[in-house]
Amino acid sequence: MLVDHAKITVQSGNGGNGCVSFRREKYVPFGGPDGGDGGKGGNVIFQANEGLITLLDVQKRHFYKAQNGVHGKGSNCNGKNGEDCLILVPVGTQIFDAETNELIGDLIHHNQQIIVAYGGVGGRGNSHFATSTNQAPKIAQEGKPGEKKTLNLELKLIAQVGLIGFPNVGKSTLLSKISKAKPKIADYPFTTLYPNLGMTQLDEWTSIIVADIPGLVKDAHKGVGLGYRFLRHIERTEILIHILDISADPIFQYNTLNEELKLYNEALFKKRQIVVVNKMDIQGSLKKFKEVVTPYFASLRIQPVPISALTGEGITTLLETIKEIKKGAANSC
Ligand SMILES: Nc1nc2c(ncn2[C@@H]2O[C@H](COP(=O)(O)OP(=O)(O)OP(=O)(O)O)[C@@H](O)[C@H]2O)c(=O)[nH]1
Ligand SMILES: [Mg+2]
Repeated sequence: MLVDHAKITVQSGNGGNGCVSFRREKYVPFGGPDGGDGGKGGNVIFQANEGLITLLDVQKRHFYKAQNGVHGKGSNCNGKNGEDCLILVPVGTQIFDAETNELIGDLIHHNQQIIVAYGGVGGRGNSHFATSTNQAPKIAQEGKPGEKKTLNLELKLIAQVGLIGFPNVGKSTLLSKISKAKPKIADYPFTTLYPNLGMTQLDEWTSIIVADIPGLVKDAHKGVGLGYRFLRHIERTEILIHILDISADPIFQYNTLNEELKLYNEALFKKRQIVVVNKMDIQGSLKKFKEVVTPYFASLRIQPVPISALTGEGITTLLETIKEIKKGAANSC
């Protein structure tokens, strides 16, 4: 199961208190102040790790705390700093303040770190407070308290290409053909319940990550079906492959799904789309494709790519199209 949400509370360590102490030594009548400083509290740090794919492990614990700094001691002994609390999360994790909804961090590279709660500084011991008029100060600073925050974590998968379409159009079948992923495939809607990822080799040097998300239906934005909550996983893709089923009503599917995308997020709707018409192996498909589908899309200046994910027909052309778009995007920078 893909756990792509987690709510946790974090607390950084308190700073240790400074110490009030005086040198007491045999035969030394006027020992001066020798209270050490308190140690600094530990930070709470998030670190992205490409070996993780879900927030499951993070979600299992609700509270994370860094160590407190140790109090200062006599003989000018400073307290030890508290240890940081390091939380490993998958690459693609966004961290929000649960109270304000403010985005605190976006971890997009392996080993990238972000400090979400700083440890309190340690208090200074009385040795810092001696002056010419007060050579025996009985004061020291208290350590500063750490910070406590409740955070919402959201995982947005990092894929370059997203597969979108109505349920049952063959998204998972296509993913299984162009990558080593083994998503569940079946002849009923909503077979895919959580996103699947696969790596596709475009050529010797280029590979891309493709995300297959659960099918979308009309009124998805009102909560119908499953796919809507997973749209965030394709927000960061460069290209969307919009899959239509020739044995259903591809034009209705195309317009309905685009309407849902627009309602979700205008930016997602405006993303580069490759329109793919699947199940071309079914009898009568070619005629329907030539007489109904092609003229309709020609009026929109779109050239759909006919394929059969089942037999593999047209998949090479599809991969070439992806490559061309990626090359074009790279050149335009
Ligand atoms: N004839 C034919 N059937 C196909 C083709 N591609 C997929 N199918 C069949 O269509 C059904 C649905 O395929 P899936 O790949 O599970 O479809 P999906 O879009 O992932 O469906 P959801 O996960 O429910 O959204 C399965 O029975 C597939 O075998 C194709 O090119 N030709
Ligand atoms: Mg599927």
